[in-house]
Amino acid sequence: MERRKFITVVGTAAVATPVLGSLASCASDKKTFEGHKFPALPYAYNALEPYVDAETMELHYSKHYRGYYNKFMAAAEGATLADTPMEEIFAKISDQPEGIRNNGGGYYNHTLFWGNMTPDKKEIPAELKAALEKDFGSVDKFKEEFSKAAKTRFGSGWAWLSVDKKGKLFISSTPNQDNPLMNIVDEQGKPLLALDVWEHAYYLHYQNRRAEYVDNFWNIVNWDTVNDRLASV
Ligand code: MN3
Repeated sequence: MERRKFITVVGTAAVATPVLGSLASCASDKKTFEGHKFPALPYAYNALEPYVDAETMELHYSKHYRGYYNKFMAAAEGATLADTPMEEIFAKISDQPEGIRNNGGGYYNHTLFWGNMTPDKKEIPAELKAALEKDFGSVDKFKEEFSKAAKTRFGSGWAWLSVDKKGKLFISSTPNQDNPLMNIVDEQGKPLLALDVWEHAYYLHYQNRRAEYVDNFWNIVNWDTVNDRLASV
């Protein structure tokens, strides 16, 4: 009973408070990261069902994500990085201890990930569609390549759509909590779309069927967020 009540409260808050919904736009991504805030989930735990189940969402957000955040904040204070923008930290991540890399990545990556999913079916905005067609040939080809990156990442990690310094879109995958902003990855860029392929993101519902989880991701992508992130580069 206690647990159900908690879910209801969180779900209601996520719908009622405008600040939470704005996590989806890039301007507010920046606002969130400026003060290293712990943002509320922009939808209820059960909002992405049947593609992401409520139990997974609750554990993922309230335990895994909270854990990365708390450890990052503790490490950041120790390293006097509490006021340093995440982009700056990641640009010199090779100078930082593992705790900053793993937990700072965990905090940042999940924040992007929550924001680029939505229970509301979205069409791909024209600007983003044109960019995907230009750099991948077609939207379907892009989805195919991104899905492949997500499905073939060995062990825990992430799949990404990012934009490089020249404005070209590219797909990559990173291990653990690394991301395309870090100066240790093969291809650096600004991430636009994130997909978590750690087992904790899907195992309760999909067990070993990561491919099914990845294919279902396309039903809940918030293309407006991706478009906003591209527009604000
Ligand atoms: Mn995760």
